[in-house]
Amino acid sequence: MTTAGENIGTMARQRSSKPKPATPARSGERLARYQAKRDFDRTPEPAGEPPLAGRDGPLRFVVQRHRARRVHYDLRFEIAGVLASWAVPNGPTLDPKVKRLAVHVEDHPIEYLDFEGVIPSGEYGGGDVIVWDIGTWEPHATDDPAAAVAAGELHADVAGAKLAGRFVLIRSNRRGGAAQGDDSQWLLLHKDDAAAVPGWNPEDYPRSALSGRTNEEVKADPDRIWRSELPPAQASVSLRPSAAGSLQPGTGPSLAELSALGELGQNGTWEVFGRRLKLTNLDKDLFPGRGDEPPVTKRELIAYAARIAPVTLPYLAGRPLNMNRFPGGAGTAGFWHKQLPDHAPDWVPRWVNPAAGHDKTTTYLVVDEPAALIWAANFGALEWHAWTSRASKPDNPTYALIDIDPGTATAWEDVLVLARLHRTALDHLGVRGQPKVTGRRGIQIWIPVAGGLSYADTRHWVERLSQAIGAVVPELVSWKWDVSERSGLARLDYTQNVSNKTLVAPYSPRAAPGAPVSAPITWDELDDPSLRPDGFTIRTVLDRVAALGDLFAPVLAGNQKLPPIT
Ligand SMILES: [Mn+2]
Repeated sequence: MTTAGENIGTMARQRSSKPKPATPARSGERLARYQAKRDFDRTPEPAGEPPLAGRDGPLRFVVQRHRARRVHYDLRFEIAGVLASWAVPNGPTLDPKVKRLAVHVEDHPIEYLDFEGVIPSGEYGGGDVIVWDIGTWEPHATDDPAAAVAAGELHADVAGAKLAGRFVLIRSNRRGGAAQGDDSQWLLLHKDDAAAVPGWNPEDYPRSALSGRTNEEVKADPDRIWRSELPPAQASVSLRPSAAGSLQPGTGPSLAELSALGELGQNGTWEVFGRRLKLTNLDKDLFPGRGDEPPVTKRELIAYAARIAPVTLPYLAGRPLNMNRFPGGAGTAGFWHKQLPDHAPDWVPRWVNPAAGHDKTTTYLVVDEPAALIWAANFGALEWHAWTSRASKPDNPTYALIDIDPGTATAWEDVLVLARLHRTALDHLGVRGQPKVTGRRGIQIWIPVAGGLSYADTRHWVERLSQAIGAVVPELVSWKWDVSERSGLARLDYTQNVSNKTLVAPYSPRAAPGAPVSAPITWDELDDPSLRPDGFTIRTVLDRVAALGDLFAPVLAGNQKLPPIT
């Protein structure tokens, strides 16, 4: 039910031994265990928003029905700016004769209060969540509910859509601060008051108080996913492309910050996203212009990295990043740079690969915060290639990747034919995937997969799919891997589904004139005669994202099993 169980006893003891007044200022401290899952110390901006500190109005509560390893109900009360939380395996009941086990779990950020959607498999709490009940509450017999929790007994008068009346939470083992043992075990009961209903069973009311949907319906078509590795203010990611879905005000650099970047000289220090970044050679031309357009300077690349970072962070966070560096600009030969250099500032997030052999890359950049992407751009990384797996599970890809790699004799129209065949095949299989243009000449399709698959699993699945499609248009596809033997034909490159092989990340620039971008597209755009594989650039794609939202977001919802291909 919770992976935090091992820490619960410690935290509760600390609370009971040192009760403090409930002040919103402590909210950051109280979230420590939740945040420890992604090390927020290195991410300044979420702490910058003390959640609803000093907020007026009644306190809120929520009960989320959460299907993770096991179904349970998460009962959460807003206390001192965070959500004090208990997992109730059998759910709350209005029946005053029933006592329910409630496991005290870590505080959750206030932003989680109305979250309904999917937590990707393989992440903490992976599964689906509905807002089963939501409303307001008042502590009874105390004006310091945090102290009441610390002391092991909380009386709460709730007013929700389903729940009402007085609930009592009481710690089973109230031996106090010095006691040993598991004090995460609490009991939940309802007073025999006017709201009490004998025989009341929460499972008789399975629909969301917000959307009217069941867990199963939300899982089948989620609106949002929760990315616990992102700052709380960004963690609830919409899967519905919309103008309001991305580039939300407040998540990117401010106009003042962008104009400060514009006013720096050739070298300077830029303060953005809570970091001080030393930037160099800002007026250097990094990409030749296209046609009549002026070249793209490093300053322009840095500004793009800052503005796109909140959009692309969900695809980079938690993953080692292989940098394709072109310090001399896109017109020069680039090279792969994987090892995070010693001169990288201490705050730059990183991952030490425990499986690295000697002479191999040991320490990788992990773009867990927007400033890290700016650091990489300043380091000359024109192309961003995040791993298909997360650093936490490097052998388990989260996507199956289809790479339609055109040969020298492959026309763009042929690439489109192959992409449309994949669209048909995936539709037939009932598999979700999202296409994007590469920013060069090709198209890729990314398919989110459930946790636990190996690279061999995804590689074999994509190989079968590719061979079935290649058999339809044998005149377009070569199965020779050596470019010289391909007669200029396209390749359906399933071999990219291997550890430490990467495809370019969504929204990454490409080292080519005009700074084209690997831009997500809709499936319908495959039929748009104006679509070009390198048609979107760092000068145009931000307007597209502002208008259409992040079209790639559906790949962020995992939980997808790959059906057998026969
Ligand atoms: Mn839960």
